[in-house]
Amino acid sequence: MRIGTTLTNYIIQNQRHIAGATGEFTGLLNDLAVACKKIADLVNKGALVNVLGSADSENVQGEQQKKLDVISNQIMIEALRHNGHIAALASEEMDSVYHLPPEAPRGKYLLLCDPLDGSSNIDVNVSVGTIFSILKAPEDRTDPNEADFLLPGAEQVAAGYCLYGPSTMLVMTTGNGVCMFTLDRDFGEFLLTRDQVRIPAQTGEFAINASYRRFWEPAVRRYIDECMAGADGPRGKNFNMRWVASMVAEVHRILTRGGVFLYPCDQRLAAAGKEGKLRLMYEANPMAMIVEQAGGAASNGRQRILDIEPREIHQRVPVILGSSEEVERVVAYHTAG
Ligand code: P6P
Repeated sequence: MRIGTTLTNYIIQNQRHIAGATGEFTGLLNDLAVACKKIADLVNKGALVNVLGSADSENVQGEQQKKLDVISNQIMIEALRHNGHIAALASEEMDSVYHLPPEAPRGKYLLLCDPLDGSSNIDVNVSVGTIFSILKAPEDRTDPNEADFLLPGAEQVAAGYCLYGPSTMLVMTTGNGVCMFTLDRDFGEFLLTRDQVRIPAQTGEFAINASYRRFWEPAVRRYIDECMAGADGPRGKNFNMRWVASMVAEVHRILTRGGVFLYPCDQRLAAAGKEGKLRLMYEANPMAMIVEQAGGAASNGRQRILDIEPREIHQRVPVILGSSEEVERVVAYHTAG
């Protein structure tokens, strides 16, 4: 009777590819898998366990928090703080770095997360997800501070997400390709269902919130207008459009069949003093690592996402990611001015 490859088995088998990995890394991935299974359970039950609707609070971004945003954040903390695999935690839902209780053992990793991305979809039963990024903690500090987290995305040890959709899927990379695991609810294990995922270099599908067209920079307007012009336009082919308003779902679709995702900066965001909508440290960086590891590309329009030197933990960036030839075209339009 074949069981399949569990997430834990996969990590142990591939540990040699993970720089400086010991059992601690396997333990951290296991903690994350436990947190994601718990979040998946609550997302799946929804109204039955009274977790829908707003939490009547705002996050550091000044955005309305959903009950499940707050609960998912608490689950991440609970799953990680006692096991000695991390030294500190940063989350979209917390203003500052979460320091472990004094008695908790310290691990050698820093964890950053968006505990429930796309949560505006939760009340309308559309897919949402958890995004995580793993960095090495500084050797000499018991309680890392915000500055210790401010490493470029290229220094991530691992990155991943859990998509709460028709299937619950955990997708991750440790720098040696991208693998996908599907949750078997019958015995509570994530089982390997795809390995060495590759994104096609070309695509006929773009994802953008087209309602903001009037605010876009000329480069983005040119790119999207050419896609919309279809076979009679300069691209000489027809395009399809998708917008789920859940980055995890968009990235998963792109990993599965190609595509390009754009959340550019625009006049609306610039007027509010924001460089973009999406956050660099726990949305753009982990997704950029995953996309690049699958042969795609990820840029802010002018610079590789993974090369951006962070200034602060909740920093925002424009994001263009997916099929490499399309990302390269959008970047070329930005640099052409
Ligand atoms: P809009 C979800 O809030 C999110 O951060 C991403 O997951 C998603 O791609 C984007 O914002 C949706 O933004 O402006 O279309 O609601």
